[in-house]
Amino acid sequence: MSDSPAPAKRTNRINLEITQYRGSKTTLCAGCGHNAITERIIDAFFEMGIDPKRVLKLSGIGCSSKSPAYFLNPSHGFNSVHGRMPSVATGAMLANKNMLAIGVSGDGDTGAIGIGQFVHLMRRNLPLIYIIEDNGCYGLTKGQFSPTADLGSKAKNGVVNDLPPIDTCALAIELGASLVARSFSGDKKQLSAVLKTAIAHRGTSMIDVISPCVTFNDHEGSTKSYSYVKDHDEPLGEISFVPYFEDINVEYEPGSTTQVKMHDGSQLYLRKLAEDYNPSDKITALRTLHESNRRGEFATGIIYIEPDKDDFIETLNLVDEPLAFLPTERTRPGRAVLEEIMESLR
Ligand SMILES: Cc1ncc(C[n+]2csc(CCOP(=O)(O)OP(=O)(O)O)c2C)c(N)n1
Ligand code: SF4
Ligand SMILES: [Mg+2]
Repeated sequence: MSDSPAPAKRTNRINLEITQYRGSKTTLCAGCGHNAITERIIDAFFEMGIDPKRVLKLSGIGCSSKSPAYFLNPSHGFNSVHGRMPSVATGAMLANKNMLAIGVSGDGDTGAIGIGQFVHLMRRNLPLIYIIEDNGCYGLTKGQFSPTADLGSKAKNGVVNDLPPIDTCALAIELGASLVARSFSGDKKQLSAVLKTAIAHRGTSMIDVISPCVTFNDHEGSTKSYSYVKDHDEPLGEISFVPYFEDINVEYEPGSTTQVKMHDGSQLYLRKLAEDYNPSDKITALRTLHESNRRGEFATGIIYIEPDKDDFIETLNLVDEPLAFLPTERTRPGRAVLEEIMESLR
């Protein structure tokens, strides 16, 4: 038997071990892209040193929407009705703006039954990390095409999709989300940087993560299979995220890298591959999406960012204390106040 002491467990800046960021054991299929996203979420919250008790996990219905059960067990959670996560998130954040909310949805949950709620969420810029685990199908109900399935993509049974897709990133940019990104569940480095940026951001972070369904949509002819996405992933550049509590100097050549200061003081460095890419310009962002789409590629990375945009809480000009903690006297006007109002209307 060795006498050497057991290695010290790694802790983060708030002295928590990674086990505090894990969830229940996954019940999803082995190899499902959604599981890889869960792993990146666990790592990102651990490395950013976020207190799990401050986190609110939300979802709709689908294999993807089951994911919050598999990360951050000590956090608060609400598994809502199919496509209705945005309204639950809005109510929760208005009640307690001190929470850090992360919602996990699917391409069906968002693009089909939930599209009405999604568009209004995006135009409000609610502080929320909104992840679409995008596999181009309804995994939970056995693989029917979803609204993000590409035109001409083939289902497992040979049926060809004859409708054009909804590009959730283009929609989110158009409507007002202040951080819009696309990534791939198989790109560990990029997805980690995107998630940390979203944690540091104030406002809606809409992240569409292409996440292959190995059971129903990973065959030849599918445009959301691992091999197809790997071959058609077109990163917009390299992302380096430096959290505010780390003092790291990132070397970059002026002119080739865009530096973005996040709300919490963290720094984001985007080293461009495309010469004229400017992630703070909506027109450039939308044009980039359309052009890569036309080439049959997926542009990935931080597609659009507006770090200083007012979020929904600021727009509503709420009082400083979270509404959930206000005493009754401040939330219900007394009889005298109501009588005064009635009198003024006579
Ligand atoms: C109101 C309602 N309509 C339909 C369903 C059936 N249903 C469950 S999950 C789902 C789609 C899931 O697809 P997606 O959001 O893409 O998640 P995935 O399973 O692919 O991760 C549907 C249509 C339901 N549960 N509730
Ligand atoms: S059916 Fe598809 S989306 Fe659902 S868990 Fe299995 S691989 Fe993942
Ligand atoms: Mg899906």
